[in-house]
Amino acid sequence: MSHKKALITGITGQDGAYLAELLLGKGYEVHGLKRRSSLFNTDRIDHLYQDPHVDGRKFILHYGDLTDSTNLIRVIQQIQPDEIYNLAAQSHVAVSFETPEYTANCDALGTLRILEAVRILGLGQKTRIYQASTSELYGLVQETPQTEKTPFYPRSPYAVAKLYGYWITVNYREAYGMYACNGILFNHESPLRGETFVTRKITRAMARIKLGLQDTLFLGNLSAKRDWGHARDYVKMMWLMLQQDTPDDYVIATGVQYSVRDFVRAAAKELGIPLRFEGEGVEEKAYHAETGKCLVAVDPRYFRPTEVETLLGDPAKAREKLGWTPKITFEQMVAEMIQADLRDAERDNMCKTQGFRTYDFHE
Ligand code: NDP
Ligand code: GDR
Repeated sequence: MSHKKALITGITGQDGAYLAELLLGKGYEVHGLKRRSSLFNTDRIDHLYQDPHVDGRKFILHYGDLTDSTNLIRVIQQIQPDEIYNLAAQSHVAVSFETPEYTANCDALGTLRILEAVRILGLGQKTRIYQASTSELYGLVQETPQTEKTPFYPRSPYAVAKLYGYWITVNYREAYGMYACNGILFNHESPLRGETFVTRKITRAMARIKLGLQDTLFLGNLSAKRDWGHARDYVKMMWLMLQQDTPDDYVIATGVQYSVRDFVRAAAKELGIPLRFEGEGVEEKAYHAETGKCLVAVDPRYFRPTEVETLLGDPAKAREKLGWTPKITFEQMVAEMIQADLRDAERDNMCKTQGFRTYDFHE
């Protein structure tokens, strides 16, 4: 068992939750940065909570924000972590068009603040840093499939901010000899995925449609193609990147691509809903093949000012150097997400029909 200390920024997010579980399982003392919010924001990690009044805690949360340098310096100084996983970000591409300055502050300068805090605290030779880089860097793709050498062409304020995060990580590695890595992760999903990302939006809505809680799912670009993996598989690679002799950057992907339309089909199949797609562009719809009801329609409000149409990763380097083999298939992931959303929908349905309050309900 490890006696290392890790700090995870973005611990309340999808990846933070899976990574915290993984590191606790390896014996790490896990510290997480969480933002103050007016409602509880720790749903994804509540099962890991440890009573602060009990000695020997291995899971400790600190208030903080990537836009606040003094806070980051204090927290890092206090913890003296062996590893930092910088997962915190305004991570929604469409939202970044509405909040471009905040996104840059958090996703670009936030990365700099972490690196600089480690450097000025004299931890440059002790603390290893993982930076959550992204396939969105490829944007308007210059080469297919994308590798670590494919030129970047970001297509959103989010991706441009992450481009800075990528290069400042490389720069601190080269300038100060710090152990800092970029994981260029392609889309990864799970039942913990935020509800406004397309996969979770689809599984949640299709489950609710199945139970009659919702009539129609409105989506944007159905033809966008992504290389979708499972978050539980991907966090293992974050950890592995920090366990090598030398720091490096790696593409993490499955090497298989599906469209948003394919994802809708897979979700419907898992629920036993027969779907028939008709029409093109904004007129495209999917109907229940037996009842003829329109279940999926396009709403242009979900189109992005500049879209990333296609992403497909080549994970050869990670396979060779890190022994990367994703365990969970696309079909298994869709099934797991659908089953989890179906359970939520069943609970909501019970609340609706029998008057239970959701927060009193335990399975
Ligand atoms: P989520 O959106 O689920 O989680 C983001 C986390 O960052 C949350 O804990 C959020 O807190 C926190 N956060 C947001 N803004 C700030 C801030 N200003 N200061 C401190 N914390 C903040 O993202 P994922 O878990 O899916 O992704 C993790 C990282 O990986 C992100 O950096 C993302 O950009 C990147 N990435 C994700 C991919 C994916 O497919 N999931 C692929 C490639 C990269 P709160 O809960 O309070 O909102
Ligand atoms: P992405 O994920 O932008 O790839 O960023 P998202 O699931 O938001 O979109 C994927 C594709 O689906 C299209 N799409 C829709 N998207 C959303 N959110 N809602 C819709 O209704 C909808 N309809 C179609 C999008 O246009 C897009 O082409 C995710 C985030 O996790 C980033 O943080 C991460 O860096 C990248 O993945 C890799």
